[in-house]
Amino acid sequence: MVEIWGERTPYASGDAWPDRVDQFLVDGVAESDVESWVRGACLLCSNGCGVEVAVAGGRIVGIRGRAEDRVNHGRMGPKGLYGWQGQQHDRLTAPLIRQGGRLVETDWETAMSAVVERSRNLLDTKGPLSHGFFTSGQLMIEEFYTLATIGKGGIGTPHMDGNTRLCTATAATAFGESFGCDGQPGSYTDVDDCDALFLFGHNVAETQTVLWARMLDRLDGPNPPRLVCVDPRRTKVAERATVHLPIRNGTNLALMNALVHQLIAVGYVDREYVAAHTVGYDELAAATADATPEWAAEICGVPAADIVAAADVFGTSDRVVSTCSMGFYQSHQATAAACQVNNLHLLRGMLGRPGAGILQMNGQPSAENNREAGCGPALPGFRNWGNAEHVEELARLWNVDPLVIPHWSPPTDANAMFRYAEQGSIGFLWIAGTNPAVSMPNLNRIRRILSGNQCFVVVSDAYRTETTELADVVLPVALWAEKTGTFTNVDRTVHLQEKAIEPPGQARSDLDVWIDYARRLGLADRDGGPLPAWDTPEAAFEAWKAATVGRPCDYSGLSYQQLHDVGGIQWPCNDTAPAGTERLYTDGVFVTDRARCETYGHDLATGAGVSAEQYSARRIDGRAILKTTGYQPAYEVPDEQFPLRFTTGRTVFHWHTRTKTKRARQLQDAAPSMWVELSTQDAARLGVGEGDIVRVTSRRGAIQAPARISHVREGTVFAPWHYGDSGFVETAANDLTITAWDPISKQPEFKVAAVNVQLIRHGDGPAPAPTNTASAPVDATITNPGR
Ligand SMILES: Nc1nc2c(c(=O)[nH]1)N[C@H]1C(S)=C(S)[C@@H](COP(=O)(O)OP(=O)(O)OC[C@H]3O[C@@H](n4cnc5c(=O)[nH]c(N)nc54)[C@H](O)[C@@H]3O)O[C@H]1N2
Ligand SMILES: Nc1nc2c(c(=O)[nH]1)N[C@H]1C(S)=C(S)[C@@H](COP(=O)(O)OP(=O)(O)OC[C@H]3O[C@@H](n4cnc5c(=O)[nH]c(N)nc54)[C@H](O)[C@@H]3O)O[C@H]1N2
Ligand code: SF4
Ligand SMILES: [Mo]
Repeated sequence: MVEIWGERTPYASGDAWPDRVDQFLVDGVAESDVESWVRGACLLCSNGCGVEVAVAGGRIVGIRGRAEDRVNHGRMGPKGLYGWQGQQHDRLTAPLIRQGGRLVETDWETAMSAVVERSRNLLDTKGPLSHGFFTSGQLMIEEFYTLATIGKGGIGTPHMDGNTRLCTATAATAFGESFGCDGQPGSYTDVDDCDALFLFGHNVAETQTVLWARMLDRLDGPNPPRLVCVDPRRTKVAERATVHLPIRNGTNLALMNALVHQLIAVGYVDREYVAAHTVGYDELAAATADATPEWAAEICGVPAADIVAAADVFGTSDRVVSTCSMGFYQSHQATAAACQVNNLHLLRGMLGRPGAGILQMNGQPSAENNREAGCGPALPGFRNWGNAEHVEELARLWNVDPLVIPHWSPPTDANAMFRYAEQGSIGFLWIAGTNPAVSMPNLNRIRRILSGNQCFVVVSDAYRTETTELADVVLPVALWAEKTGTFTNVDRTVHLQEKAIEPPGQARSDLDVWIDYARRLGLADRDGGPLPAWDTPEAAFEAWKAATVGRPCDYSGLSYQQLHDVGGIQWPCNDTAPAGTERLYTDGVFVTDRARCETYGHDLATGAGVSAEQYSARRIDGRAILKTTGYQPAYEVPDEQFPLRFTTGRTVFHWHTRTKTKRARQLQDAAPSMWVELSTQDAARLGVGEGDIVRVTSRRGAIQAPARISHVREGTVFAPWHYGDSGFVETAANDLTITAWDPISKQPEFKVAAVNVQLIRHGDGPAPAPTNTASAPVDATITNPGR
């Protein structure tokens, strides 16, 4: 917990990252007590570290990294090592049903009958649009594809989305706008070869600790890469940066337009690559012509010279790896800002070769799978809802009438689903693997929607959560390592997690629950056969493989056996690439062919869709698309009443709404309760000292917590969003956030709102925030009492 990234194993550019196996066994268990080591991957972030789970006496007793896995070479971080212990406490062991206003325990028969009765009734009276499914980036491919088949092939509702909308929707749309299709071009091995690293709104040190360990090992090795960090806080990444740009939150696109302006102005452009492999250069140059470093410096609140310096690093490096994450995605011009990251690489021809790669990050372990398997913004296999042939293909796979498959408009986004549930047009909402009563913006409204009578709410979870408490029926599910299934990390690496132990009590896997639902509902294909046509994880995986043949995310060459033997393998994996594919677009040919593309794209200013005819007329034919739009201030900017810029994020020791991590002693002790971070200057102005209790108020709500005087930039207030409201003290960051989103990705703006801060009373000691992370106090004598 103190040495978060472990011991350094420095290496030079072009070398392989050395192995280092991290292991944790619970107190009192020796290696000789372990009865079996079951293979899988960590499910506590998108890094997807290959692991082995130690089992003894039917329980998990420890974990270790797999040295041979391409992702982590044996390493693990604090969440991965300790977080699984949270699965052993306070589990839901029986279904719950609401009776007389209270949730009471029941059996599966009663619970499922209630679910199916409500579902059937609404389907008969109001049709498929009465149904919504809000899922997760934390389930297995087999589960996503099964639910997509039920929802889109059986019931026929477009109202399906994941919490991936809150998470990586912008990664997906930026890929779609630039390259025609979702799918990560780069690979983690690019870190091994690069000359420069650019981290855009990404606190990798805390959110993908093992990836940061890889970067640190390069930084501490011979010929280290230069590092540029764009983050309003002095994170551990910022501390190692050649250039740190602590921009005002909510001004990303101004900075990005200036960086592109500067590459063009100085002439850092690979003209040959641009001419051969892109369209839109003239429009991009025109759109950024006035975006000088001086102009952006004024908006972003950083020196123009630093913007110039950052552009110089990009322009004078031959191989750059860029990562882009929530600091960019959870903002108002998210897709445009993320596209500009793609554009930097296209302008320099830095794609598809070792060391030159883009990582538009995923956050959740299986966010990628929600996107590709059809529970979110695309039809399964990244198929284009606007392409009738793609819809026909799916209909053939499922043996259903193409007209059942909703394709008259894009799949509904989560914001719209909650709006429909608010109005009651969605009268049946199934929530699985997500806790929106903490994680959605503007919680007072979300709680009202979930608790109202206008919508019947089913929640599948493994614990009682803020969301289950508002549900009509709660279904207890099996967690990671209690079921078998596959999932895919940020750099397209697919892992198989094998079942290690039985789930507690009556808990069942999401796959079993959804198959049961489909059978009870009597969903059938055109010939009266059961839909979905499978019952087991491996059969679901085989069906998924068939659905991906010929698509960019081709899984057809993978098998459970191969994943067991090798560990992580990158898609596409098929007859031509049986060992998987390290990088996409090595030939500079993109998925922008009209017949193949996942999307025809959008206007980045308004979000208006490009039609198939307009798209065809441009004859893009395999070239990448350079595009941006002009910077606009966020919807909510500081004013006299709310003078500070609020932003939110994570700490290394917790996972989201903490259902697992608050039940793991080491993690909970390291960050036990809520805090908010103020800059030295703002704290002095407000008369607030370290640990003093402050109230933070926005137009939507207020929270109260001890203040940490940290290295956040002046004018910005940072809060972790892990802590839901407890009892009488409101501590949920999302009580303050705004119901607003990017027009293309529809990703909510968790990182820009206006607030004021008041001192409530003096505190009894330092804030309960970690001291060895971005939350480190300005007063270096303070150490975390929890550790
Ligand atoms: N420990 C831990 N790790 C996790 C998770 C977790 O909950 N805990 N969750 C996983 C998931 S689902 C996700 S999505 C990823 C998220 O991973 P990250 O994106 O790294 O996480 P965040 O902390 O949300 O945001 C990153 C940084 O954005 C900065 N930021 C805030 N506003 C702005 C802005 O306007 N502009 C810029 N440029 N930066 C800004 C914040 O200061 C913060 O340091 O992490 C994954 N890993
Ligand atoms: N203010 C603010 N808000 C944010 C963010 C932010 O940066 N700032 N980040 C956003 C992002 S990036 C994300 S990803 C979301 C995450 O938000 P949530 O998805 O709401 O957070 P989790 O706590 O991960 O919730 C997952 C739930 O699924 C349950 N679960 C775990 N495994 C399984 C399983 O196998 N099956 C089922 N059925 N349930 C399971 C867990 O117990 C937990 O209750 O929050 C978003 N909200
Ligand atoms: S970096 Fe992510 S996947 Fe790897 S051990 Fe840590 S939490 Fe797990
Ligand atoms: Mo996320």
